[in-house]
Amino acid sequence: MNNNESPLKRYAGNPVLQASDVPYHATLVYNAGVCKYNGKYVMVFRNDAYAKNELDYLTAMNLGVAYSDDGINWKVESAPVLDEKFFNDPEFLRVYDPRLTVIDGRCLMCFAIDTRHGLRGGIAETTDFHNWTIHSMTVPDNRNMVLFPEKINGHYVRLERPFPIYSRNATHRFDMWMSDSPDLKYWGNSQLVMAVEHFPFANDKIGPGAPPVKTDKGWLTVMHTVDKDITRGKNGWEEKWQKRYCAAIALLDLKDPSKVVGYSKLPLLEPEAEYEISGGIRNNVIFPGGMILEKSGEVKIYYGAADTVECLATAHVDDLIKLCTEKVVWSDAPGLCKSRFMTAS
Ligand code: BMA
Repeated sequence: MNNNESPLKRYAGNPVLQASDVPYHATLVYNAGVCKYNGKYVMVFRNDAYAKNELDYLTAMNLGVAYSDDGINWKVESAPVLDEKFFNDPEFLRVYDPRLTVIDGRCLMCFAIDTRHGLRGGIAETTDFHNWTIHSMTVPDNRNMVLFPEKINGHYVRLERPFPIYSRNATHRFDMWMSDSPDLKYWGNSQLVMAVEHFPFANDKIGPGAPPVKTDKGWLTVMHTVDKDITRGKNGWEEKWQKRYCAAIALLDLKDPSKVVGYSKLPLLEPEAEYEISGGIRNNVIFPGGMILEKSGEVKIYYGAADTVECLATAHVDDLIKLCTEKVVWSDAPGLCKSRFMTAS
């Protein structure tokens, strides 16, 4: 492996889930949350169903569920399991981008929800992926959240990416924050964890990807990072798509995850494979939403590719930790938060 080569390898059979695997109307199947629950791998995925392969004809957006014995081969249930109709209120428009976390045997799902008055993030609980109890919903605009898989210092903890626009000159400049809660309902103690300027390959936004996994060196945390280039033009179904989404990796302190132990200055995964760079609704998008640490030390990372299909990549946990802790030149990271970092070299 040369110095710049990511240890994360794409599964050769990618995508692991796509519209043709879904037994109901589906067009784009992506941005899934994945967990292990009751002895099975469970995936809750986003489906955007278009009447034709044209942007104007979105007929439904819903969440579906798939089960697997190996985390690779998935069987999708016969009907979607959640959409906006669940809320029985015209205020709620679309549910998408689920992330799954099992805490003390309870399966929790963070999800995004578009409403008539802003973009919100919800936290739901389920035991069967059919019945859902909603614990809380954010105020707008904050739709992108993941939960840690255990309480920390007696509290539930989430990473999140609020969208401050007014205070940031109406530009995208979205960072990763953290809040905690005694009960999944009331959230507070909000703190900035990492900012866009920490990543040399991001200039637009960063945010949580998959719920973190625990290692003895810290919480291994996969994120998405976005760079925008106004010279980019059509790259997908839209007239103009100027962004590129990569996956990034960081290690957060076990006792206080607002402290960054280390992170990689290089993308963990950048769009390169055919299914990431062409043929999708929005090419150049890698959007991680699920991460499983196996007993063998293998880490499975699930990501939406080109907002169109769901893919898998794997690495050994030790190599991912190494990426976060080695060769970090802190002076390369101008801007906020430097004093908060625990290690420096
Ligand atoms: C983000 C979310 C994701 C999507 C990504 C790239 O803001 O809307 O659902 O995958 O943009 O389009």
